[in-house]
Amino acid sequence: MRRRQVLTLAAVGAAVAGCTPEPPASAPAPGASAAPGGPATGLVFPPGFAWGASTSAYQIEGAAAEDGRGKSVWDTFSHLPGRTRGGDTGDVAADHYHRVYEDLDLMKDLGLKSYRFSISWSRVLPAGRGALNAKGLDFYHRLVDGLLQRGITPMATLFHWDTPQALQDKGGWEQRDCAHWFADYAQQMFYSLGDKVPAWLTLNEPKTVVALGYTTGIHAPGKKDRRAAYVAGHHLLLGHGLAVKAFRGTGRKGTIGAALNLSPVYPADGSPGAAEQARAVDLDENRRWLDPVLLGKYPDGWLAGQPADAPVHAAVKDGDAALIGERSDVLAVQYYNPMHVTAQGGRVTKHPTTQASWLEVYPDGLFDLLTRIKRDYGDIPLTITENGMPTVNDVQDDDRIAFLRDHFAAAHRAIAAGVRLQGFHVWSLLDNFEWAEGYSQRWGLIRVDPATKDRRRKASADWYRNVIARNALA
Ligand code: GCO
Repeated sequence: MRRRQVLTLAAVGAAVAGCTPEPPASAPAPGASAAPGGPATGLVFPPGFAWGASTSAYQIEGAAAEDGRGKSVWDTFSHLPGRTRGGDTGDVAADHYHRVYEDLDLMKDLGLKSYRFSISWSRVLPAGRGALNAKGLDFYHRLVDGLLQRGITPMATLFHWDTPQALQDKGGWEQRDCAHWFADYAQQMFYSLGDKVPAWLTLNEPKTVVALGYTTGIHAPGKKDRRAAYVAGHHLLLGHGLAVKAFRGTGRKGTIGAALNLSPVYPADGSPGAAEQARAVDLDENRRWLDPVLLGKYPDGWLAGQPADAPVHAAVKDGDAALIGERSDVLAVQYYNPMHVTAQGGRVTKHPTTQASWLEVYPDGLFDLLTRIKRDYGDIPLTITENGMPTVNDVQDDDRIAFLRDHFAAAHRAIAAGVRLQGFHVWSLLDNFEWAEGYSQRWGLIRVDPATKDRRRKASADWYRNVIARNALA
């Protein structure tokens, strides 16, 4: 099943029962635990492994109209009737803007080594470009300083889907200019925060923006136009390349790369037809993003495979591919689900799913994905910037613990197989605004009370703290 393809169809509170897959042979028995700081036995990770957690600005910050923040496409979209479950919006979200110090202390208590957050473009540049909003920027200074004081490495994403509405009004990512507006904003952030943020990510999941923001329209900006979607996709990639180039231009130290959601694609059966369809789906799901970013070219046949009159042909100018392929330091991998493709090009689900019905639980898929990237794209350092699951269980989220354990074990096997995996960021630190699903899906290690916004550590947070302290799975 394609990621979030069925978002709007998924039943609220769908059963999670049976979502725990068979643990791989090397995984520990359920319930195994160890005292923090005890000797590292079991699956030991490399020294300095960056255990982390991820969030994004619109999903947690709230304070949507405070301190001069401008609107983003998600403010507009979530306020349109019927676009999010229950009419939920990110107006308050997890109220992180006001509770930043409490959240920093929770991160410290978890023992996080790395925290991946995103900068709200319209908080720092209310009109998307022009003068910086000092109060908005101050928030990120407070956050980054607080992380550094607690020994946590900040990893900042520049674009997690919240295009400033003022730029959307000028055509947004369908305009080539948007790639340049993005790079200008990125450059301002490198100059403003780059002396203390060592790890930068350009785009989060451009594939999802194309698929859900521009093709099915179930995410902001709510377009249903595949032709426009592919143009926007190209401009997003161009924005990535221009931002990487701008980063080099500032002379800042540190690393930069894109965060791509990737899915290993398998034939659903042994037929030649299924194998052929799986290759086609892999081209669209994975290679269409990996090749430009890491090899500086669209995959052979991908552009040619678009209809002759598709506007993406005109959007791709000479020299763009090389710009997009501007050398990245790292690839940030987001893994949730595999895909199984039939000879007819359909999808079948072969493993248990979660409350998010698109999230088919298959930890071995992470191993296959990581080793495939190394095999096909070389030895670029990798970090996992998203993996996790929603559950209807409240603080006793044993299903999440089993899920994370199995995925950590798969990551460990990939490292043992020679993959340069440097970190693993769990999605998510906090329960938050899950886009079109509103607050109906709870992905956090930390519970956020829907009414009071009070925080409470879930069982998974306590379990994760042990893993981090031991740098090992028991
Ligand atoms: C994404 C985003 C996150 C989601 C998470 C769970 O990948 O969609 O980066 O914002 O909330 O993936 O769906």
